[in-house]
Amino acid sequence: MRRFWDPRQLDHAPVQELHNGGFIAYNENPGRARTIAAAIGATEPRADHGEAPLLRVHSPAYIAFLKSAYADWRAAGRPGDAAGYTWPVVGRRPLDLDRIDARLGQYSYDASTPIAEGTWSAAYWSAQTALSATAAVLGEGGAAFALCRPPGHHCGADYLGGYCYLNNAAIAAESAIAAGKSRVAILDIDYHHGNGTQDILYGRGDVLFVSIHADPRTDYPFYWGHADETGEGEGQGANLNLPLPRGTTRADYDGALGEALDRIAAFAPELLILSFGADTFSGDPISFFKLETEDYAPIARRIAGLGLPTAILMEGGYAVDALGRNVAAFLEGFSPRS
Ligand code: SP5
Ligand code: ZN
Repeated sequence: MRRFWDPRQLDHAPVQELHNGGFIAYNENPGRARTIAAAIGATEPRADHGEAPLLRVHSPAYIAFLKSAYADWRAAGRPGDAAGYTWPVVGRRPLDLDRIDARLGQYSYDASTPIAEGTWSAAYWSAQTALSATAAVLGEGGAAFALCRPPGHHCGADYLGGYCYLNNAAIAAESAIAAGKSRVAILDIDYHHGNGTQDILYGRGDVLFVSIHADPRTDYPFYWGHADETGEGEGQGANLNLPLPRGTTRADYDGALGEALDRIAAFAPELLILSFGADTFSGDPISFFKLETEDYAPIARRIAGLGLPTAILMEGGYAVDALGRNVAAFLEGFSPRS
């Protein structure tokens, strides 16, 4: 399996995040990518597909905000990383305010996703990594892995959140549609619901979104991910949420996975994009499923059994000591090296 990665993704290093009312060390740290790269062996550099694929998903105003936010923050005389503290709750009035605090609120939905000096560059190369893996499987079939960092599935067309700035899965899906594919499926198996991906594609019938995640009645991102969210307009029926309770083990997970795979097979996509988070692991510090390292290979084998060209994009996973092993086990299960 080809494995794509760009070291500029390490340049994104926020210091802290707001968590349970206090500040803790940032969970989505560069060490995550280092440990994965070390565990999976050689990786190849991504190609630069430019900004056009990003702009198929994100608004120009949001992209401009992401590029300038850190400089604007510094220009306002602030130390540390840029983070919002006030939000226009309902309707998100389309004001084009100059004040950096107002812009941070307008273009985000949580307070645990700061913008640091290297954030734009890292997010840009994370998206390029996803695009490279997608181009590889569109050209050659089989599976490819994109070691994306920062992750992508929580951010929307014009908002960041959940450690995410550019929605790599949606960008990959739109690039495949632009390349002439008529049906793409996204399977999201991160512990958290992929609210940004769902939101971006909610009205689309040509991109199926299926997600297995912690029940949003108990877990972040709370306001999305419920089972009754099934899509709208042409996208009605092209969104499937399979929420599971805290404490879910492999035995419980398997039923939901079967339902997800049946729906994807019935849709008959030409490409599968897999948003893979390893925060379903029992040892994850912010998550509450009970999957073990030895569960990842059999889960991967079942997904590989769909027989689809598959771009595997890295999302979450915060038990850094075990993260490399868990990702390596998943990739080996998906596509064994002879
Ligand atoms: C990509 C990804 O996995 N993003 C996750 C973002 C989660 N951010 C907020 C998590 C809040 C967790 N609260 C846990 C309480 C533990 N006592
Ligand atoms: Zn997650």
